[in-house]
Amino acid sequence: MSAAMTGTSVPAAVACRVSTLDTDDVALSAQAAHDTVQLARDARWHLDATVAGSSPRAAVARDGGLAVLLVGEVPDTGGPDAVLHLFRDLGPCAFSQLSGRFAAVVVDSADRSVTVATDHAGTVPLHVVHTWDGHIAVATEAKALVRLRGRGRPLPGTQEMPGLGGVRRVRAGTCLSLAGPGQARARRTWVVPAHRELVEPHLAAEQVRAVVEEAVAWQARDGMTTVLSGGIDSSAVAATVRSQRGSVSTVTMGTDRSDEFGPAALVAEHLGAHHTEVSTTVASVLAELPIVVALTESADPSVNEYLLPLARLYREIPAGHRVMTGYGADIPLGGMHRGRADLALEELIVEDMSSFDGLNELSPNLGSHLGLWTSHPYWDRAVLGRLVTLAAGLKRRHGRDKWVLREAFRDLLPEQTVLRPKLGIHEGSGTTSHWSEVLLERGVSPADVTATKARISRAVYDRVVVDGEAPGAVDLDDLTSTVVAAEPVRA
Ligand code: IOT
Ligand code: MG
Repeated sequence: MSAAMTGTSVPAAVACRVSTLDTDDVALSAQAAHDTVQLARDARWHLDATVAGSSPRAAVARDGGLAVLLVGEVPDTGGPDAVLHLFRDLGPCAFSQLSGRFAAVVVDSADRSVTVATDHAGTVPLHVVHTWDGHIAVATEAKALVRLRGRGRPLPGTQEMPGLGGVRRVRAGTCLSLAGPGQARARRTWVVPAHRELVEPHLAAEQVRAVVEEAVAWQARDGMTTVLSGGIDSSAVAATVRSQRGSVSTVTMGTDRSDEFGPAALVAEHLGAHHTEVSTTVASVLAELPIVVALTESADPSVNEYLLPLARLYREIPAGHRVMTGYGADIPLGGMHRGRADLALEELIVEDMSSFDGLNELSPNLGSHLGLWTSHPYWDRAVLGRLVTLAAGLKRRHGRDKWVLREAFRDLLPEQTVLRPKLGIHEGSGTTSHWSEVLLERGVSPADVTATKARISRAVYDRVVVDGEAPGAVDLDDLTSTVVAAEPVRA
């Protein structure tokens, strides 16, 4: 039976730590046993990789002195061999040609160089420490490098992790080559396009449909679940899966405070989906905060509100499954900016596209600690490129947001779904309002709620990432009390 048929088709490596140093504090959040794989070794030099994932096989390819460790997947082969072949031909420039959802480490024993690379959007976060004496350590999770804090030198193409001096996150769309002490060269492999094209509207919709279909086709497998809100983004994904594979499994989550069961059921019925509704309490959604911050290693309070319900929902999906989301469509299409019709949509999109890097909202860690592999077709390289470069007039059109996407999928969905106004997951699950209420009940003034959420997120980050504390050890009530008590008193 093939892996796909058993449903266990998640990529072999879903987290890694690679090091020339002998340390045993691996601390990767991904589920299952850690495997140690030798990437290179001689009398003076070694690179061992510790790989975690739901498959015991690490995704490593070798050829002569070249070794590639791939965390994630690339289209067609899905494996590291394609990366190795391309790297052998093109060197680090290979990464400009590769699309996919991955972080990669390439070791060349011949010249003792290490090349690390992120995908176009950095959807699999990657961190590096290059010590002053020439040691190299790389990890998908910054917390696995905490012991090296203070020992890393500045590196091009990277950004220092807050609170973790010397531990540097590789930027999105970047390939960084490290050799001996002092030798580091960064190359950009993807940049956010700045130009816009005014395509004839129906042709634009056709093009959007075609790129989304292609992305779903390479990412979809049997044993896959689409997380469905009944909004246009996830409904278009579910409809594409259904039309390509003949069936689709969908799941929708609601809380005691709010749900989108009706709109999701409408789509599920239309598509003949195997549909599940998950009901939970909004308190259990907020309780995910320590684990969400530990997994994304980002303290952005808005992104936390989007990811809390997803993290809670992922707990209900069987390990080994792939999860496909509609996450991210709002960023290149400006879908989050409903109430800001006075501002130029184009400006808002430029702002969002210049600030996603490091938010880690697409990180696979959110699912991989449960043995899941997540994919987000709207942030596939070709889809993102097409969506970003369409003129804003194709995005907000005839008084409708995300017009071009709605138009692209209107024949596959109920009219009500095509016309449904945007409702964010943080709103549809009641997460934002519940968290706000918790703070208001503790005496936080309405004007301070957003800033207090930011301080709480940062305090959680300091404990579970910087101090390496287990997320389960964080008592969110206590932490909230401490943060609220420390707030400046207002007249
Ligand atoms: P939203 O677009 O509502 O949700 C993201 C995805 O989560 C959906 O496409 C769907 O796959 C899943 N989902 C949402 N609600 C449910 C539900 N009730 N049950 C099951 N699955 C659900 C925030 C947002 O509005 O989420 N994300 C935005 C923008 C992020 C902003 N980031 C940034 N500027 N860098 C987005 O583009 O998705
Ligand atoms: Mg959406």
